[in-house]
Amino acid sequence: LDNLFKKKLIPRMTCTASKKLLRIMYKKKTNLCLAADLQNWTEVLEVARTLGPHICLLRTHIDTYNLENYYQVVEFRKHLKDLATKFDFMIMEDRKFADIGSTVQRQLTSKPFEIAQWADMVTVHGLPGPGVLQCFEGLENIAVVVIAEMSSTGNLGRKVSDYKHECLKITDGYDKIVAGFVSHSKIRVDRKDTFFLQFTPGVALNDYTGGDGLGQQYVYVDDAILDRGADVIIVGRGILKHGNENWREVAEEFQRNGWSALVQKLMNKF
Ligand code: UP6
Repeated sequence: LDNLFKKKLIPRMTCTASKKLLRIMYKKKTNLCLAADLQNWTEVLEVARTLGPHICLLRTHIDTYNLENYYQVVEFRKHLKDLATKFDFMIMEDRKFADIGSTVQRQLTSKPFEIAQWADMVTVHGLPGPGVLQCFEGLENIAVVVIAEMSSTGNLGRKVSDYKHECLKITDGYDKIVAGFVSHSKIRVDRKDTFFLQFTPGVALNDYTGGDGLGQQYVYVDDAILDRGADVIIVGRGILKHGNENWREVAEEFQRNGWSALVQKLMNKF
């Protein structure tokens, strides 16, 4: 395993953020990304503190945390960064940018959120084309994850033939900026030797049945990794629907299942 990570995978990553993420995953033996979808920013800090040791990545939706003013935003992001350093996880803001490059550039840097100042990665839709990637070129320390295929039922990307493939294609020339893709099924990038990470949301434990009534579709951890190609599983309600006294126990189960499936997948593949 040491050989696989250190000699085969990590050196093949062109993007600094994905290299760092893979190192963290290997060191902490986790491919769990927490979707920290809680109502208040203080709860988000609480879950980060509780689950920090078990996750490689924490995914934020900063515009949903009832932050009341710029000073709270600054305070929140400072605490979150401190926790990320303490527990060694990265932060992905799931902003799903989907506009022309010049607007995205302003959305990344404007107050109150100033996303480019604290997020290690952000998500973008491929829909606008390469401009949505180009606008990251001047920015340092922030990588992009392109949403190639959503998990929600009836999403239009799945209806347009080749949408997913086209999302992979627009990243050509942006290997340093692109850490990987959000996808609910396997991605194959036919390009050089670069290894991109696949992030898969809509993941649940085996006790789960049914969606969320608003279009979300879930698959089990093994399916997500072994059949659908996930490297990193993104889990929100699978953990957070439980009371905070149970967060850790459930997260540990996702961590154990996720890591053993990932090791199995990578060993077969490389
Ligand atoms: N997400 C999806 N599907 C996508 C892209 N992103 O569910 O195709 C995000 C959601 C949520 C998280 O915005 O934050 O992943 C999934 O949360 P859940 O585990 O609670 O369903």
